[in-house]
Amino acid sequence: VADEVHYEVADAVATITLDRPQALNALTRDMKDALLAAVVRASEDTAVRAVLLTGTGRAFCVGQDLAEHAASLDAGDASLAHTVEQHYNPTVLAISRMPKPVIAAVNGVAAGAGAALAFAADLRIVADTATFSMAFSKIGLVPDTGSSWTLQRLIGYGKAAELLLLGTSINAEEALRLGLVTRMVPAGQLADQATTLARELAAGPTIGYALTKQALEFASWHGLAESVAKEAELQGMAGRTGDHRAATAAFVDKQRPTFRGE
Ligand code: T3D
Repeated sequence: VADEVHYEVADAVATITLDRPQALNALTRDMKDALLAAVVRASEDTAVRAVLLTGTGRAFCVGQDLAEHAASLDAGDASLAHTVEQHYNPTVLAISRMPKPVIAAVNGVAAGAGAALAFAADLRIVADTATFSMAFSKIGLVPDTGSSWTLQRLIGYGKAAELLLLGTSINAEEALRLGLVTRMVPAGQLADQATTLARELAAGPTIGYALTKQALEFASWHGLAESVAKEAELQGMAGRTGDHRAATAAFVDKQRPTFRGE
């Protein structure tokens, strides 16, 4: 399965590539194991300062491999029923809690749990040929891989409910209009632009980024008073980083800061 989930590190960016294009990068059990291992590895490797998640071929990822799923249903295999807890949940939590920026480079169709993986990233840069399909309801399932939580935060409850209940597919332009994605680029430029963005982030204040993610997550389900208290705590931590000290000195000296992620 190493052939179907690649993990490469260059310039402090870990690129995780789903590579099963003949099935639109649908996730088999082995791929889910490998994907989870890859995101945990990226999370724990302090030399990695940004993570890029992408796919090969004309799809980003179309979620659960339904052929494997159907075979397991036919065989009465209960183990697959646990895949949400065994694979999708820990994977989306590892992406969401990644102490460094995660960018999804959505190269094509993203459906079901595949779309949800992109929603869990911090930024989504998409090819103009990409589409998002909230396929769950089309097969009688509920949103998983965090999409009941992430999608409504990205585009609001009303639109999230519409997409999830109707199983609607939207194109990249519509996704951009809704604020679901960060940037749309010509398909041929996606890999280069996504890598440039990831490298830019990998050369940034990594601890500050991790603390920013914590602040956003905390504030998304707390009130203002609790959130400003949390900001004070996190700002205290950011203020003690070498990167903050060096960048402040660089500003005063009218120099460009160099962030070392420490
Ligand atoms: O217990 C649990 O497992 C719960 C977990 C659930 C997590 C989930 O992700 S549920 C959602 C699963 N995903 C889907 O329902 C998406 C199904 N696919 C589609 O709706 C469509 O394929 C797309 C809208 C994504 C793309 O449509 P289109 O017309 O561009 O392509 P296509 O012709 O439908 O598909 C091309 C090939 O990919 C085709 O195979 P073939 O005929 O060329 O041999 C198709 O069967 C295959 N494919 C597409 N999606 C999947 C898949 N194979 C396996 N699993 C898939 N999910």
